[in-house]
Amino acid sequence: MSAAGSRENLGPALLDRLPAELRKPTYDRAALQPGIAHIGVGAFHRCHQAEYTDDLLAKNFDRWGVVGINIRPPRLTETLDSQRCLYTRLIRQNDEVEARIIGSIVRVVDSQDSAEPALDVLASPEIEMVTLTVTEKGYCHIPASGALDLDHSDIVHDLANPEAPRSVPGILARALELRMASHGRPMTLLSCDNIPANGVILANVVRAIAERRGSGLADWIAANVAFPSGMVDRIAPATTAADLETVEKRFGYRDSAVVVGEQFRQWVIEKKFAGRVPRWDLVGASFVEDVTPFEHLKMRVLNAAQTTLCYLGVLGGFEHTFEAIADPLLATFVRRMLMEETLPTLMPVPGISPSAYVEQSLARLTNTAIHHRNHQIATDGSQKIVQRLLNPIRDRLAKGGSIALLSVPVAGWMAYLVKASSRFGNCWQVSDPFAARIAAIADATGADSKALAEAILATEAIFDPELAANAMFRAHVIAALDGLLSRDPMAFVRHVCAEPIDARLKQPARSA
Ligand code: CS2
Repeated sequence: MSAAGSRENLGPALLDRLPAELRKPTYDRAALQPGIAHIGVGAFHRCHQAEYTDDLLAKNFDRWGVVGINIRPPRLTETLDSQRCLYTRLIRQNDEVEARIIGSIVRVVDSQDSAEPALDVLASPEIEMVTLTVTEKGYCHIPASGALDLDHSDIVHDLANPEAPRSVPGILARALELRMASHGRPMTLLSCDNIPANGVILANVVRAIAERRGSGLADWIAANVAFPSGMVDRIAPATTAADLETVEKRFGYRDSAVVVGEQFRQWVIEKKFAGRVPRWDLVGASFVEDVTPFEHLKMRVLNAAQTTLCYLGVLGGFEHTFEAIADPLLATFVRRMLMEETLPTLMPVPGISPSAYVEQSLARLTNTAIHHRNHQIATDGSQKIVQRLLNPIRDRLAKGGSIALLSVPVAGWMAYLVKASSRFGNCWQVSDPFAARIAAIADATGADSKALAEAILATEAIFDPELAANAMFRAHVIAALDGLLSRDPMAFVRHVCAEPIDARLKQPARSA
């Protein structure tokens, strides 16, 4: 390899000359044909589904190359394309690094400016499986109900211009219409995002558009397209310049599509397919009848811990998850919240002890080599808190259980957005579809925590009216928001942690 300063870029020509410690694709990439399309090629996809597919190709070579499509930034042609879609996947656990070149992506397509390139791929007969990581908000649904948000500007656009769609549901509906009108081959659309019953939500939003389109599309979809739900798991934060440098220094080549993740990975997929299916179950994924217990476990424990640590972490001055959880107070808080309030809401999961799962999840978050920024996890919190916090809160209230701890990160999400408003000094920059609305509430309401919390709780797209009216929930959220907006938010967390939770069980659980 060339000397430092003029490092060679990763590409097929370099594969034979890479250091032996780097694992490489063992199958014939030149013979690989596309069969899967993936929408949303970010760090998570490169570290998760693309790795499972790489494993599968090595074990059972078949026509399952991945065509990666981005309909939002970043552009893929500038990074992956120039490397012929090869990239380095690092698994890091504190000081240990395991590196591997992934080869399962065969082609990347940028479709940010127009849906056409994406539609060409999705409508082609060779594609039988579409996986998606388009973030929670990509589904254009109303978080509290799961229904398509007909007021969403992209949906308004797509209903008026169905042949030139912009949204994920609009693009999928149009691609299915093109399939129906041409070869008619079936297809599976597999959501890999952290939304509850993600297959059901995806089916809902696509069907809602198809029904409005008419022409028998909704019926054709019902007969030919499967929308399995799935639970995916691996912590893989956004790649940083330091990650690119690690590869360059350690292995001597440049790779602009490096991805870094933790060792742990899991993929549980509902056994509900149309057409041929990649046998990911041969390489560690599970095909099951019902994903719900797995998805509750993951979103209410691992994801809820991340969300809790991100809001309390930012308020406490911590940059990353691993730093927030290294704080004894925050570690105690999140463990108590999960063990005392969340665990009783979980459904039994065969072969998994819930308390062991909590400990394992918390241990994963202590990994100092995974630099997951609290602000990254805090992004789009309005789309995450329903499944991570509000659904377990609702289950607790139904059984008369305490919600004193689970209410704190809900107020944490509010405090995070409130403190980003000009009235509260623009403490940090935020990205959340509800940020402007919460900032307007903060500007109009000022520092009165009760008025602030009440106005935010009236946001029906997030807080369903029954929950928002619950007296116990309101009281806890108001108190927590007041504490978290004070000069010393950690003093409030300390106070909540110090109080015996049983005392709170006696508070009224009636609706206001
Ligand atoms: C994180 C997830 O940013 C976030 O919302 O909570 O990306 C999380 O790291 C993954 O779900 C882990 O599987």
